[in-house]
Amino acid sequence: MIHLVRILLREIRLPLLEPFRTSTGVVAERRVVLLELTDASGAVAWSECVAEAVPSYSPDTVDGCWLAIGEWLAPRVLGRPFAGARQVHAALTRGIRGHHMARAAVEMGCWGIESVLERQPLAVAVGRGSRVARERGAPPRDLVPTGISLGIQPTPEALAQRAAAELGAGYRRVKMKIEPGHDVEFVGAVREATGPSASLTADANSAYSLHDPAHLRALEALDAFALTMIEQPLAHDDLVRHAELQRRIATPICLDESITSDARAEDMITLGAGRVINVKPGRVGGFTESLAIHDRCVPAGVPLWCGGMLETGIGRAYNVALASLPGFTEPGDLSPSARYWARDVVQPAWTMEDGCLRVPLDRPGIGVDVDVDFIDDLTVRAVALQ
Ligand code: OSB
Ligand code: MG
Repeated sequence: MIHLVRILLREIRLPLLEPFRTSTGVVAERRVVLLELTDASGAVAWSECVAEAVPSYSPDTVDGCWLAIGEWLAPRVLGRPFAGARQVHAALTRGIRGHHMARAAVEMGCWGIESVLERQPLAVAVGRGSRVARERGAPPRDLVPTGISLGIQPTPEALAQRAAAELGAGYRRVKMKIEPGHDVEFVGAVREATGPSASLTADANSAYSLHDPAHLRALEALDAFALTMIEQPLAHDDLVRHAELQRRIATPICLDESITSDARAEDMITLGAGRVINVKPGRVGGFTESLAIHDRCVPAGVPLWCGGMLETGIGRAYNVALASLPGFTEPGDLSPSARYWARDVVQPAWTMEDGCLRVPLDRPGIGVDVDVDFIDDLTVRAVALQ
């Protein structure tokens, strides 16, 4: 039974160690909304809202989520008992369109609370929520393979050098951001520097259009480099043209921005608009929806991996738990804390072991301690909802 009595909402600011450049812009500092949820039993769990400051990747934003959580979402869960975290999804969805990242922050926090109440690691609670994992008797994996997502670099040589260094450091896969003009030459240089067996992917964040012949030529030319997949080449809401593109290129298309729900995952499979899905629980509205996608894609033979939103160590704990499910077979954008921050907001910081993050299966809840004193220092605003 979950019965929330308070949600403390905060915004913190945390500078990235290096600015992250994609086809949609540059992020140098993360504004992050954090939630501290308290249950009537006294149990506490932290969760993270992954929305960014500007609506360039998703329509959700830090300020929009702040409003949505305070005005519409928190009032639906506070002071009201739920049989379990799974029941929270319906309460947050009925009569509310969009606001996936705000919903996800509240909903995932309820999974965090449930795992504390049941004295189970979050990964175990999530695994129990998956029909596929239950039927297979599959326990959570204890190590999740990690890949690095590299922002657009000034030159092909700089990118190639960086990619080779990261593979040397143990990463299981390198993803590079691309955009028209920073694509064929850049990917070619990376393949040349890293050899034929390196697992390489490219993420366009919707920068290409089939209406531009030069764009189509570039996408077709990328086939020469044997990428494991190409992520979201076309518009965020365009499954039809992704299906057309997938018929023209050999490289598997992975959808990110387009998959905002289990229904869109079903559409992708029906249309042949992609062959792989990057699941970000924030983008789809939380764990219940992520589990529905998982339980659809495993029987359909669609590989999954967990995407990232430059999370702090709190959001990473939830991503690591999700990535421990059996359908998450590809390395995720789950880098260790030191790839992003001089100091993370959790202890211990997330570290990489042999190209993997270890799933904290030895303790209940999210598996890391939240550094509340440090978070207090970083807080720029806070409000207690009750
Ligand atoms: O498209 O996957 C993306 C970060 C912010 C917004 C969109 C994306 C990303 C990443 C970051 O690629 C991956 C990470 O968190 O390491
Ligand atoms: Mg992406």
